[in-house]
Amino acid sequence: MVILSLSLGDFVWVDTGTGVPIGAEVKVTDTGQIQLLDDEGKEHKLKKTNEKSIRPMHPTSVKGVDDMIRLGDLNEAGLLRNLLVRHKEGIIYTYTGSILVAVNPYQLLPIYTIEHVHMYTDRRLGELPPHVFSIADSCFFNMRRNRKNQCCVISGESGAGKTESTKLMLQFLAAVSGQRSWIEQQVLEANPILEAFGNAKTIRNDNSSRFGKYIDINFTKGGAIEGARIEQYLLEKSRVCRQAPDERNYHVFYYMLMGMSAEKKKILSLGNAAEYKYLTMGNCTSCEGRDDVKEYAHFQSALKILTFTENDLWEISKLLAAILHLGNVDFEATIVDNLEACNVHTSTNFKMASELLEVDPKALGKGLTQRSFQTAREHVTKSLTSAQAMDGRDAFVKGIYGRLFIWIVEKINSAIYKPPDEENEAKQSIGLLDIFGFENFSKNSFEQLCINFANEQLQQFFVKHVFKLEQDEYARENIVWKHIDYQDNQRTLDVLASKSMNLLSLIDEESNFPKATDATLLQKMNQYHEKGGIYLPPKNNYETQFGIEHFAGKVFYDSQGFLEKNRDTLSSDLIKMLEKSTNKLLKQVFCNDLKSTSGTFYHSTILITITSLDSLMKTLTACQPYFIRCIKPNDFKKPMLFDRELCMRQLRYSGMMETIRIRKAGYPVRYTFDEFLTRYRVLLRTSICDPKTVKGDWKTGKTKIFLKDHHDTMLEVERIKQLNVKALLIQKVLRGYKYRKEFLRKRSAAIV
Ligand code: AOV
Ligand code: MG
Repeated sequence: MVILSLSLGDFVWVDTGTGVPIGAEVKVTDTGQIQLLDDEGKEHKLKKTNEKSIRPMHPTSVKGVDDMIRLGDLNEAGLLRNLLVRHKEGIIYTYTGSILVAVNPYQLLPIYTIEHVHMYTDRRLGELPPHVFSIADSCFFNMRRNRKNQCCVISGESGAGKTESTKLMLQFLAAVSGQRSWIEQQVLEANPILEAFGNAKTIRNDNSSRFGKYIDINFTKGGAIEGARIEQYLLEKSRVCRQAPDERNYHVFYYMLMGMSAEKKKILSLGNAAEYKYLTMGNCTSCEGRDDVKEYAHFQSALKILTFTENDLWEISKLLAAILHLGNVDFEATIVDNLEACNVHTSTNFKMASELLEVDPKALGKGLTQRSFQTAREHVTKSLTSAQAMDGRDAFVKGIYGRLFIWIVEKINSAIYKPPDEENEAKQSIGLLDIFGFENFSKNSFEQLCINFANEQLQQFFVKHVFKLEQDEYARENIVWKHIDYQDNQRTLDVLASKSMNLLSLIDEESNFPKATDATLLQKMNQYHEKGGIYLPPKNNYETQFGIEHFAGKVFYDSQGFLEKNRDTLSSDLIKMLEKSTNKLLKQVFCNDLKSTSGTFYHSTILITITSLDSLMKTLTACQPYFIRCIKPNDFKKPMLFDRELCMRQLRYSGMMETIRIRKAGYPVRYTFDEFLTRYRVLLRTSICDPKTVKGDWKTGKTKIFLKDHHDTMLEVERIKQLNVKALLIQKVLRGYKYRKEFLRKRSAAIV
């Protein structure tokens, strides 16, 4: 049909039969034949039989558009090509209404300069090309205009660019909120500290966040940063003892070994990373493109800014060194009273560990190799096998590191957070949420389940906000509306955490039974969820893997170790030993445990996760949200490489297609009539209120007026213009008045 009218330079869609149709340009070969060159550089000959597979391309798809709701080809192919052609030109940001899509460029772009900050300051969304600064500016503007707290939820899979986007938002907010003050610098410099302790190289991302964070930035009424509070979620503690191939432990260990002075290292008896078991499990001690020496210097200066003293750093280093030495402690198997037991091999590592923890080496040895417990009648001590001793040692180390991390976050907060005082109760704030992205490795465990559960919750927040609440409100306000379907992940969340006998509660319950094992857990999960379709049971009785249909794809988890990881138990003997330690920091990080009288040191990871995510969702729900969807363009961390299939998958599961539909058809900006009138009264006599211009696609509901994003932009721009005109007018009148007064004064003086 179209073939005949094709001319050189035209663009078409080619359906290759595999996946989403691809864009192609009409070219002529050397021999004068017409052919198509597609977006990936592949040639397609034109045959009659091909005709059906070719469709004309809408002009908006040829060069791409800033806002995807303007796309003429509103389908997956159009969406994908829009990001692709922009990515080719180095344009990484695109809007879907007010939602920002950010494709990771994997290279430093010159678009984050102070000039860009100025350029994007106090400009409405859509006035300038899409940019993360524009989202930050909108948050700031709306916080002050609507007197409502804002939040920005940044999502995307591991390595997609969430943490970088968060840092850029923060950088912008610090810059626009006023003079570069001490508190702003402190808020910014909290990041390198958090990343040192909470980020690591994984195969997906060289700087992967292994914890979630919510930074709530508080502003004064005048819009200056007054302080901030950081909430942390669920640090992956297992990494301290174990790393998958090609992955590293937390950055801070390598920083310290590379950057600390030789004398200090000598006191701590530290060598190179290669000497420590805890640092070599992944067979990877360096990270290309990361200069651990330089990072250590930055880390140290950041600590100073956040009021950590030299001594604090020294005490922290002592604990980190103790962890490394503990990892190298060996246990020798023996037999005591016909039972398997073990002894600590008293190496330099062991001596250093007890010296740095400031505990009696004998007590440490006993704590690591024996376990005591209370039976109904007496206090019994049991010897551990060397395997059990190693597990206990690892649990101890994870306990130290996890608590140290929490202590560090608290200390940062004590420097940057100013609790509300009586006269200044209601603070204005902008919260930035940056969690660990959705993960699917070849081997997934309990940690991945928790991470993916958190991502499910965030997706549900997005779905609720963008699809559910929005369409409910149209119904409430009697707005004529054709329902838009969307992928709801609520069913997965039900199976994970809401239904009775949900998976997380089963894991938690089993953790409470001393006799339960990972196998009994699996049996129960099968029993209750085999048939639902969300939970995918193991293929046979020997398999330990089960699957879950997540919004972002199927993930298979190995149930081995689930109960132990959830229990996160610490030996009460080791805690008792800490009571006698003279190491102040160590005692401080364990202070809650030392105060505890229960005698069991069991913290259900699931319970902590659910409680903290619940409270996060409450916080988010109370804010006006912005969304940034980060997209990872390829799996090789490479610039200028756009893997269409990988990107399509991310666009699909994040619900981008439906988002564009609803944003195109919907009215995301709404005011009560009162609010609207108060704010835009100044426009009453302008051409904007001329019945001819007023047409356009906006709606009045029962109590509110409903607008498109671009209306909001236009109204705000006009309002500022009008206010400026008025201000000028007033100035003129005043000047005129002054002039007249002067004139009269002079005249009367002359007359006299
Ligand atoms: P993530 O936070 O989404 O992953 P990051 O923000 O750490 O991902 O980004 C991964 C890497 O991509 C960064 O270290 C940069 O090298 C690069 N990158 C991302 N955004 C930009 C940008 N705007 N400009 C330049 N480079 C960028 V994870 O935390 O693993 O889910 O748990
Ligand atoms: Mg991150």
